[in-house]
Amino acid sequence: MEYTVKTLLKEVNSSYKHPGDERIRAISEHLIEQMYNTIVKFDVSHDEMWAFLKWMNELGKANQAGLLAAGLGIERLLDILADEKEKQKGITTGTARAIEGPLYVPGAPLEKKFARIDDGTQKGEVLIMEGDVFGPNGERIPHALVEVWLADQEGTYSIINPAQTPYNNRRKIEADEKGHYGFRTLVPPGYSVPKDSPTQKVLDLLGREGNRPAHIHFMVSAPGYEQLTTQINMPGDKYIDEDFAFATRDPLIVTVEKVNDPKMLAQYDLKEPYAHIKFNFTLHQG
Ligand code: MBD
Ligand code: FE
Repeated sequence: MEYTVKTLLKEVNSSYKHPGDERIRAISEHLIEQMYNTIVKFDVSHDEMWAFLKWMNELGKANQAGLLAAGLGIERLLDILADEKEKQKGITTGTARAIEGPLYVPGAPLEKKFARIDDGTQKGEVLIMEGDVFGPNGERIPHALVEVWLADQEGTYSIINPAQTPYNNRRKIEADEKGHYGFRTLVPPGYSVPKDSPTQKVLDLLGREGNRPAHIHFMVSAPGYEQLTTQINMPGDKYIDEDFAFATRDPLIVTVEKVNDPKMLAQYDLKEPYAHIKFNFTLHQG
């Protein structure tokens, strides 16, 4: 048994006819070995293997490979490793990174300085978020690009959910000459993995839940600086310490201020109190 598995592994991991890609080969060889070991260790049956393969195809058809990766902590792992590399280079300042998640799409409309980014079709608590973009030496970064994306009041994202208007709650905001950016939307709820989905199926089998606390995603960039991918978390969410994607980070839990000063309301043409978040981003040198 031991001998035949080893022989098969050797054969598979040396069945090369063309140069291929060295790194992919090395990773693939390692993965195949670990898969074989797992199958042997758990005496996996033919039926179990076919159930798994069918589920993999469902996962792909549902476009949920990225969702599963987040749920298995793989995106968080890459962030931990990136943090570690920075620490070794002596970089310990700057805004904490957080996972991109599977729901980013490129191509969001570009706006200058301040934009309303929800499409106005839903009711909810208005949120004004603003702040400044800085470099590592405290310098303001004029015209830094702040790309933002977040869920609507139902907890879904535009494009991914084609029922929403395209690019609802997705924008590139070019900061002004002082690095100031701002936007208006609605305070987002959390996110839950879709019921009856392949990802939820595996979470059920693990006895896990698929909830993310309320959050807003950002990619912040400027020439000469390293792009920052991060999120902010709304404080007090009941899932803040039970994020399905393991991505809550203390420095990214913001303070939300309730504004009901009539002068401030008038400035945004609002009649109801709104939520306000001030959050600055600090980038590393590129
Ligand atoms: C999300 O909104 C998200 O940010 C992640 C990481 C996974 C699923 C939904
Ligand atoms: Fe998200």
